[in-house]
Amino acid sequence: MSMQDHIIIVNQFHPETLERLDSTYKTHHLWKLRHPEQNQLLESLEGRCRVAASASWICDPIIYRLKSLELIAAFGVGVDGVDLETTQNLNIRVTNTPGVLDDGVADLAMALVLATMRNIVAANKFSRDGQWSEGPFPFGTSMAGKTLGIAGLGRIGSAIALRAEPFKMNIAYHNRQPRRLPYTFCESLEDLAQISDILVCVLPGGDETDNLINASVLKKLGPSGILVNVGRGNSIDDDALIDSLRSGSIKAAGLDVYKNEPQIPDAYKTLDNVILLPHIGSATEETRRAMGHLVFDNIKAFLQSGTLISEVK
Ligand code: NAP
Ligand code: 8YV
Repeated sequence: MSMQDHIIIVNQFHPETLERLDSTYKTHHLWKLRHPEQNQLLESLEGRCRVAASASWICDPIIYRLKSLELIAAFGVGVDGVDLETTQNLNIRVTNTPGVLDDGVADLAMALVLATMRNIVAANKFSRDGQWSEGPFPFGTSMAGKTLGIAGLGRIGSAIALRAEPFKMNIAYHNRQPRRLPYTFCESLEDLAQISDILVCVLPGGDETDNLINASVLKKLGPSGILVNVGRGNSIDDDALIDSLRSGSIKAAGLDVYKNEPQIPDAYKTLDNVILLPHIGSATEETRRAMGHLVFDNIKAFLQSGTLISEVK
């Protein structure tokens, strides 16, 4: 590593990490430039810059023009923003930040499970609006004995399951492959929805998961069913979910992620039985700092010895 190592910062992600990169390397902030200047910068760095750092959920494809690029260090675990086919063809290695955000995202998933089952957001409004003096707040649903279905039981899904166990919930899941875990495996999302009281979706983004949570899955979840999504917005068929929430064919939903963030379909905002969060699963000081450390450490290891700590394979 030398002070002369050049790093391209593709976009804005975590200010503290960007400051650390700025003070350690010769950084070039691509996102601050207009298109013609971006091309000029990339041309000027050709042969001199091997590393780019980017948010994982979005990455400007202009970066692939830099022929000397060898590493994209992504901030985030879901690398749906990086074109992995292109990086593979161009021999660009990619790292992400797995593991360090599992607890933070799992905490938020449980917050959405609790908030939807006990109707916490409406109860808060009910108290503030003085409605209590007119009668009691409607009953919620107990966690104990209910089945929590997890669509995408990987690192984050496992952390959610561990949290659901002490709530005395039964745990079921659907992945493409079953895992050696003491939870009920379902061959399909329909089967999982059928046996779930609450379906928590932690699926990654990408074409393979597009609209997997569709009308047929929601119908199986049924009128007392609850859907929580902390994975990626593309996995939900929004029209089907809005219809199901509006008609009462499912009870409620809690969403942290959406197809075209930061846009949220207006129809959701007209419904009282959906909680809408602004993609805050990993948004704690501690988690974001740990993600930033992993980005930094991957870059450092690569520049010092050509090794990587968390390469996307
Ligand atoms: P992971 O360990 O790779 O887990 C993903 C799981 O999904 C795996 O168990 C995988 O099992 C399953 N899966 C993948 N494709 C599937 C498909 N087509 N059908 C059914 N199951 C499928 O990933 P993770 O670290 O838990 O992260 C999961 C996702 O959470 C990320 O990709 C990201 O999009 C999202 N995320 C959101 C936030 C937030 O702030 N809300 C924060 C971090 C991450 P199989 O391979 O056996 O199918
Ligand atoms: C984002 C995420 O990085 O890791 C992921 O895949 O979705 C999040 O942790 C975070 O939301 C930054 O905006």
